[in-house]
Amino acid sequence: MRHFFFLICLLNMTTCLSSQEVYNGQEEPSIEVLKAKTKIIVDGIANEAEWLKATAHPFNSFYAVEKTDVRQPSTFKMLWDDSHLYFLWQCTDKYITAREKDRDGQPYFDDCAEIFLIPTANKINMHFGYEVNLYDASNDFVFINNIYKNENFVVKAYNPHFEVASTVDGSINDNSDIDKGWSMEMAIPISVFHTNGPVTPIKAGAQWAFMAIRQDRNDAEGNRRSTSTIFPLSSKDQNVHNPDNFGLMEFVDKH
Ligand SMILES: [Ca+2]
Ligand SMILES: [Ca+2]
Ligand SMILES: [Ca+2]
Repeated sequence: MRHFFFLICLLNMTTCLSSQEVYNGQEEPSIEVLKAKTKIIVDGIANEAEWLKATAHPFNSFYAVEKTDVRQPSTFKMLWDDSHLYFLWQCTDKYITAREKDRDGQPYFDDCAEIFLIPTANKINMHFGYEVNLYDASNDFVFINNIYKNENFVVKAYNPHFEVASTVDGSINDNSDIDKGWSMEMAIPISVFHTNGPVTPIKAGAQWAFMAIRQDRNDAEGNRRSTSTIFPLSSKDQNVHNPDNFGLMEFVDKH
């Protein structure tokens, strides 16, 4: 983890979904992902010109908010190129919290950035998951829904190499002061999605299904929680792992 002074950019907070796609007869939210033309340096600082061009999408669907005063704003950006997918979280946070330091532990009980990816536009019952806290501790897995008798199956031994870096403007696990926030930059090699199955190769015009999440924990002890998602969760099943709650990303190559 690297600590830098940084400014959280919350521009474009009003922009959410860039387009609506019709898929399987239903309207699906779809977000355009620009192709990066120059290199992204994974240092937690979003000062690359490519990030400035990317649209900031707000995490404005809150659930599991245990205290109504903790609905902190945050945004999400995405980019792609021929070798990687890139993700950026920029989060206002008065109470920065991090505890987990081990891989495949419970970073989701901390301030945590999460991205779930289905490598095709179909809502199949499998996704790759990446959950990373501000110690850069990752819980990464392959999640299979309803594999047998409504049980889920999670392959936590999936330990791909990927780059992640975060910046913190505040004090971790110290609620005697008010923090400003944090950001996280992630670069996932496309090779880690190598899969036999109905997979859609990443190229301009292709779509994948996904869910992005911000976990906001606000006490060094316990799990006072506020969670926000990029797509609203169905009232039928407020489960972030349910692919029916996912939206689409569309890879585009234009500037
Ligand atoms: Ca950077
Ligand atoms: Ca927090
Ligand atoms: Ca893992």
